[in-house]
Amino acid sequence: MSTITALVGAEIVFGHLLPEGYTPLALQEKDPFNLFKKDKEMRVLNDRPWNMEAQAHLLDDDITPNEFMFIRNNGFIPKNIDVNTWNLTIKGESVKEEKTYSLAALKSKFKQYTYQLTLECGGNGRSEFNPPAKGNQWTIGAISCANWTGIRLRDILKDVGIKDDAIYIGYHSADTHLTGDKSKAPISRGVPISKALQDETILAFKMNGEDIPIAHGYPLRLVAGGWPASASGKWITSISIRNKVHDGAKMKGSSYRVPCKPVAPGTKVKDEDMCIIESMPIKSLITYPKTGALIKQGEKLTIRGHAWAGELEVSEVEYSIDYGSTWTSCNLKKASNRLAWQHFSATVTLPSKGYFEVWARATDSNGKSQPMLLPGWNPKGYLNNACHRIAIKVV
Ligand SMILES: Nc1nc2c(c(=O)[nH]1)N[C@H]1C(S)=C(S)[C@@H](COP(=O)(O)O)O[C@H]1N2
Ligand SMILES: [Mo]
Repeated sequence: MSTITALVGAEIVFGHLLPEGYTPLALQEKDPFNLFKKDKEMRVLNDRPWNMEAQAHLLDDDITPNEFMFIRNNGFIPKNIDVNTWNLTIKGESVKEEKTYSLAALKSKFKQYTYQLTLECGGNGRSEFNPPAKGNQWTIGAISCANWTGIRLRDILKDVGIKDDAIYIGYHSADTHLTGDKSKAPISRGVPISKALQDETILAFKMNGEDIPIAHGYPLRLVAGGWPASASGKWITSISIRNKVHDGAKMKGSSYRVPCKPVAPGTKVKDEDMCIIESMPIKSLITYPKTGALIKQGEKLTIRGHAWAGELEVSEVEYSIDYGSTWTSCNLKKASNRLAWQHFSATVTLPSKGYFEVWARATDSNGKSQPMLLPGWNPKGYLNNACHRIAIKVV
């Protein structure tokens, strides 16, 4: 009760009758669209913690604006962020000298870079797996490609100095565990040093030219594009340089890991047989038109969308209007920088009146294409990169 009283700054009538921990409706930040400035067509998957996804047609922009960017939280978003006292500490077994930087120091000391970086949740597409996987039932909307501005993690690591035995980095953040236990991190993941040292692995201050929105990691966010977005820690307060694979929260068990060898659907897999997800697989999304579109016979249909391939390039995108029997190449643009998604388009002629599906299939620079159906089952339902399809009626 005392917390509610503190919140409203007055005694609540009958407040003593409210159950412990209950927050009156008016005090709940109930409207995520308003709270996070998201489009009304975004889908809310969970409110404790907040998880929201886009729909295919909302992702039509070349660069994803905040209003259409999915939110994936493992814990509660930090409150009362003070940028004047926010620090970043670089620590760990393999750091030569532990150092703490203020935000102002980071901004003035190191050169800033801007990249478009694709962030896809490892669980995007989870809703299709069978047997079902627990967790947020993402369909296709846990993907974004925004413009991120910040400093290279490599430059900071150079400034502190890392020992020869360094093999991994781990991030630590200011969000809180769902239990409220301050000693527990909701998530603390990382990447191998080789990924940490890439040009595009940055600690970002800005998203699409503005302060990062609070839900996306304000005031400091690690962005490691092309990898499961869980590697891109939000609200970063420190980074550990590790002499072993980082062992923070959600690095072990079935979290962001898949069976090292393929298993039959429903198999129980031992921890030691699970491997950490690294580069994300080839995938594409048709963002225009919206599924269910009606067109007139004889009218040409323009389709467009994006394709991405983890750390690789997309070499081709094709479409099919006959359930994958025949495929035709789309126009495909080069990425504006490494790890950005690529845009495709095509003009499609549908041969008659009736119901059609348009399918898209992308191929990466190693020659691997998207599967038409669900790829390998895994306990947590990660890495579903099956072809996206939309329905069109010709009338
Ligand atoms: N500190 C912190 N960082 C985090 C998370 C989190 O819960 N806490 N979620 C991760 C996961 S699983 C994903 S998919 C992305 C989602 O980023 P977004 O919410 O900005 O789209 O952030 C990652 N970084
Ligand atoms: Mo994620």
